[in-house]
Amino acid sequence: EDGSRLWLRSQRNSDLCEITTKDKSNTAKIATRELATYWHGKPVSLIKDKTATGEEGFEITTDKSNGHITIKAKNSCGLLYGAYELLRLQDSGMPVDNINIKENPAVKYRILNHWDNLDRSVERGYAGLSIWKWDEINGDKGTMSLALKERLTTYCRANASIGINGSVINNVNASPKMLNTLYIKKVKVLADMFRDYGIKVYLSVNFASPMAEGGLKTADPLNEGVRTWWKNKVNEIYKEIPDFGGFLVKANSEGQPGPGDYHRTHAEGANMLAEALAPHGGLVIWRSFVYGNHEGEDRVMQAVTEFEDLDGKFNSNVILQTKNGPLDFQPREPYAPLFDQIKHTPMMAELQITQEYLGQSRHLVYLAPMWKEFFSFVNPKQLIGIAGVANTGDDANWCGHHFSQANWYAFGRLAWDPTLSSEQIADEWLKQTFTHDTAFINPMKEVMMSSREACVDYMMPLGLHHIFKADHHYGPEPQGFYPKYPIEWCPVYYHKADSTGIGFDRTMNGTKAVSQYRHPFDSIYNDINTCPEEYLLWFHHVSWNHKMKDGTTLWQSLCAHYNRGVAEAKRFAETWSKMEPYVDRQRFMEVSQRMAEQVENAEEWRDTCLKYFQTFSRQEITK
Ligand code: BDP
Repeated sequence: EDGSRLWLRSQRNSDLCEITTKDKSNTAKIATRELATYWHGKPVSLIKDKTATGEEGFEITTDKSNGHITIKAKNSCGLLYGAYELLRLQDSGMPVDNINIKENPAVKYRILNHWDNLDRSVERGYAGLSIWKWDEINGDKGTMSLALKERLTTYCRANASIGINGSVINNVNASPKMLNTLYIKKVKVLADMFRDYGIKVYLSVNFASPMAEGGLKTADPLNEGVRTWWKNKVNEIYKEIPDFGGFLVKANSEGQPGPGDYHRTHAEGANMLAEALAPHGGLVIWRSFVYGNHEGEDRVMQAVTEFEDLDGKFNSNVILQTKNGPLDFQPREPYAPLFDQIKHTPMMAELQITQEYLGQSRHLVYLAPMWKEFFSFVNPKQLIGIAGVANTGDDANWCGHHFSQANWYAFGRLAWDPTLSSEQIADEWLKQTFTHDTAFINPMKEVMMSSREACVDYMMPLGLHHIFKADHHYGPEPQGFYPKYPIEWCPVYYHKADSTGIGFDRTMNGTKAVSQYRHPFDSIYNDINTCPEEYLLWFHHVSWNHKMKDGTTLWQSLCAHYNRGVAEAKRFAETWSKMEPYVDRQRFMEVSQRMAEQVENAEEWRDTCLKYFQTFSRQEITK
């Protein structure tokens, strides 16, 4: 049992179940096949019906007289989603004899962002090499190896089962080679396969591609030659992939080229691409993760500075994609205030499934509670889409840690329906992935639900952030200061510990970052007495003896949080050690090993951080 089947573990039927449909599409065929193979209940009919709910929605009902089930949808992909919903109900032990469901996705675009490079390395990938084995795809023949086909079929089934409808297959730090005809033909092979599962392919593009790939002297978005080059390239792509999704762009960020290189705005850059894509119905998804162009300004404020004046200046097929927090996927951040400031441009939230700053694939950290926290500030209704930076790789179990699969699953479920509770998603996932035995489900659900807060506690409690070791972002390095790098990459810039206290003053007396938030958050965060303690050191420089709500001092509270985090990690490992009777040997051993590592790492985080901060607080470390 190597985990390769993810949560797709329905028992096969010995006899095929009776499934009928008049829909002749490949997608309906897949829906029929899935149900015929795995559904154990009464006959199901799949009906395409123009009057059914939503573009991708579905309705499932049980006929009371004979128990037969009908799945109705406007489009074939709705039938497929409905089929997977039915299997989910069955496999997570929900009643299926009286179903009356109507479902529609909350947002239109539910997209995985793979940070995969053409050499198969994966930026911030912790589960082996890229799942795209380019040399096993023959673009000229339109074929791929059988092994790859099997693996990617699981990828498609997994995504469709949770409603993911798009995949950006390459790194945002994009190689211009991605747009080479050789690769476009290979991408077409993927697109042809994904299409039947309702998944569109998108590409990240390098803004300087017209130079690197096209041999032009410039990539200036207002240059006619450049505009023509993009139009031709886009036409070439759509000739191969008529339903191609569009481009994702990281521009003028962390050394990537962009319109700013020619003194053009992000809007001018995005609109140039948008014009090329518009005739085909394609999108430009432009990232707002831009900093470093405003010398001396607090890094967390720079996205608003950069984009607020451009709001309203983007073409209608441009979407602005913004990370959940204003910094960079930390264990806890307040929400990104750009979501408050952009009023006229459609927005997507970018969440990170791969746990770059949350123990990578070594720690059990269930991310749904973090994403729910974000949705409690940013209403999904104001979003047109949700993107998730994928955690997939060619490790047998796809995600490195068996429990990291839960984050892929939860991402899709929440992008479809952000009102689902983290607990329900954990429950479904555990039951489909492991067992229905409550002696396993209850304790492990509890561990999952506690895991994110534990991670915050042993890494960066009370609003601390970015005190990671440089580059790999795994262990602690609160003392980090690297003269050769921009100051925004140095931990000391973020915690600002000194003999008087610790924390980053972003109040109206400090950098004024609080002013970027809508009311009342601007004033709540600005006041040390109303600022939630989980964001305290994010917004305030706080004296070591500051009285916390529970009566202890800041220093004591910091010690208590770190200790609590470690105690939690130990408790998780101990809980898991009792799960042996319910889990297969391989998964039990693999998770056990990682749990032990998580405990060791948690201790290292606590000891390193407290010993270092103690040099400023000059107080005793409490146990
Ligand atoms: C940071 C990663 C870096 C990415 C960057 C991005 O450390 O590898 O390229 O974000 O999102 O989190 O562009």
